[in-house]
Amino acid sequence: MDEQTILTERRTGYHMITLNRPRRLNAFCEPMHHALRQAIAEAEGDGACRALLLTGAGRAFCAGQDLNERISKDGEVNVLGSALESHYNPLIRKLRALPFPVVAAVNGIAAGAGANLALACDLVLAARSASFVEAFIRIGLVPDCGGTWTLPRLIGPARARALALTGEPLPAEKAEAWGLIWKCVDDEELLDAAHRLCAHFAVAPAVGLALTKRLLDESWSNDLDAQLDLERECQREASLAPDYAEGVRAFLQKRSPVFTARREV
Ligand code: T3D
Repeated sequence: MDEQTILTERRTGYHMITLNRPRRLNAFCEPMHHALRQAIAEAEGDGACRALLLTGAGRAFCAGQDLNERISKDGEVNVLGSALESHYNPLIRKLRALPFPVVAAVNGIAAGAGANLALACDLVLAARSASFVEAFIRIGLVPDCGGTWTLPRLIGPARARALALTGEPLPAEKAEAWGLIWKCVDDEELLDAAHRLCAHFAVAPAVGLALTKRLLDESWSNDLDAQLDLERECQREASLAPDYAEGVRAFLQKRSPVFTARREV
């Protein structure tokens, strides 16, 4: 029987994707890339989906590329680059561009592309026992999946360099203290916390969420002047969505808002 490399679940207002190769610590193989792409496309194509939850099965989140795929029968290793072009880079670009929050629930070790996949998500929750390993240098590679972009921006150049150049594991608690991730929680609370977060986004203003993501992403390449202009444009767009009127009315009527605007698919 074919391995089910990805498990998907539709919850009210959000989708959940579980990387499912626990015996290989959810390392990426070719079929998993295809299944993940398909699952993300389904979430994006579902107008009712307002958040995506990404986690791993078993004791790891993801150990990066399955290295068994990188060695031929006669023991030769392949020249790399094409999988970045065809799989990893489109995956990271897609996750960053999704118009709703992506929540990573890092249930265990996240190594190599697995670590940087988690760090490309909008919010990262990690189990206390989890750790992040820029494992690339241990096998003579360089960080990919945007790690050389994400790490220095999140934790500064000194810490980014140390992680990338040594490949030392960073425990989840320290990752939280350094600002690499949003929150570290007790292992048994991780999934509940992640579901609560996604359920919160499921009833949040969809247009506001999408525009906020866009603003924060574009701020990296804008100067203050350009960013102020972009904020003006996005605020205008947000105010045109019915959720803004509902938010103001609910505030003035001292009740909870009911946001209904669906995002365009
Ligand atoms: O095209 C391209 O390839 C470019 C893209 C590159 C992206 C990358 O991600 S490169 C980096 C690849 N990942 C790694 O180098 C990490 C390799 N794994 C490890 O260093 C360790 O497994 C961990 C530090 C993640 C965890 O260590 P530990 O001691 O908790 O577990 P373990 O015993 O090493 O692993 C458990 C099993 O999973 C084991 O299999 P076995 O012996 O029980 O049959 C191990 O071989 C397997 N496994 C773990 N990681 C991978 C893997 N099998 C294939 N590929 C893996 N990446």
